[in-house]
Amino acid sequence: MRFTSVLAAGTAAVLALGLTACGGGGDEGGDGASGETEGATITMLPKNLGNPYFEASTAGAEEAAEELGATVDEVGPDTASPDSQVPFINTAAQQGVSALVISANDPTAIGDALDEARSAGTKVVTFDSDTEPQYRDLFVNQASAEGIADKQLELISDQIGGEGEIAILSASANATNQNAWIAIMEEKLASDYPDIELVETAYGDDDDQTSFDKTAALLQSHPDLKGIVSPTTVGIAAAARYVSTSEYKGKVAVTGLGTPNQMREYVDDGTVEAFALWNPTDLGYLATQAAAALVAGDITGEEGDTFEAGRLGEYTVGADGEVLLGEPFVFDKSNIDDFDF
Ligand code: RAM
Repeated sequence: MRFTSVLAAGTAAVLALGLTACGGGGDEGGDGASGETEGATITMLPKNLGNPYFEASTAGAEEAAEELGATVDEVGPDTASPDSQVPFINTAAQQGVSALVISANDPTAIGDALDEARSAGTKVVTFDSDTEPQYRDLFVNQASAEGIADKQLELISDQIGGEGEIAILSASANATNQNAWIAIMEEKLASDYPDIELVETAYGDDDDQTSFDKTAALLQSHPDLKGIVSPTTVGIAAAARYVSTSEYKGKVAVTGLGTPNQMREYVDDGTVEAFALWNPTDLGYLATQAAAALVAGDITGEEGDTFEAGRLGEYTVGADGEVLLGEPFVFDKSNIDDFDF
């Protein structure tokens, strides 16, 4: 698939730049498999259930687990509220699972529960949305926060001709990932986009109906709105659905981060010109490979540790225990039909 090769090229470039930083660790066999991951138990804990983005990342986790001889169990709350993941973390700790792979709804609210799980011997890998670094062994990040913020600003600026009012429709108010991207977008709007005004940031809680209703409210409160940036796959799909059958279609741009399968009809009908994302299946796959490398003792999460991530190749742990998947990718009419996730 073309997307995979784009990411592979990006990864190769990152590794080429980081070669001097490569040190110990790693899987000598080079195939990502290690006898010590055989039978490992991994709990996959997304922000909430029922989101196609996390269904794709769990599919990637299952693919990796199968290659590693491990098992994955996906559990999660119905709502993406700050402490809704705590009971699931506690259960994983009581079960003594080998690793927990989690997208955090809050940077600190789940910290105590994660501390307990780690004292019980469970390795903790955050992916997609981080906690504060002291609560986990590794964070597998989809792309740099700055890269994700820049891409969304480029998209909205292009789509509204570089000027006018915009609003952000985010996920939940405490989401670490969206808040990091929004903070950078706010800074860069002020410094690099003087003619674009951010008039409101609303929160749809990664719930389809709430996001749909918040879209309607934004459009009503701001009659001069030129565009909506939604840095969440749930929000952008709901915003596009609202706009597609409204008087705002073709007048108010909708962009941000979406999955191609959820956005295809809105690109086809002209509601959405272009949006961005990474490959969530690869993200879940990489996070699970990283968890397995921790469980096997191949790495500890130190900067400079290297590990083999199966079909994605070798990765190096960066500063603050962060592993980077790749670069965000832009989808539009010309390429959306090449993707299926
Ligand atoms: C939603 C979630 C997820 C985010 C994507 C872009 O699915 O909020 O955390 O990374 O959107």
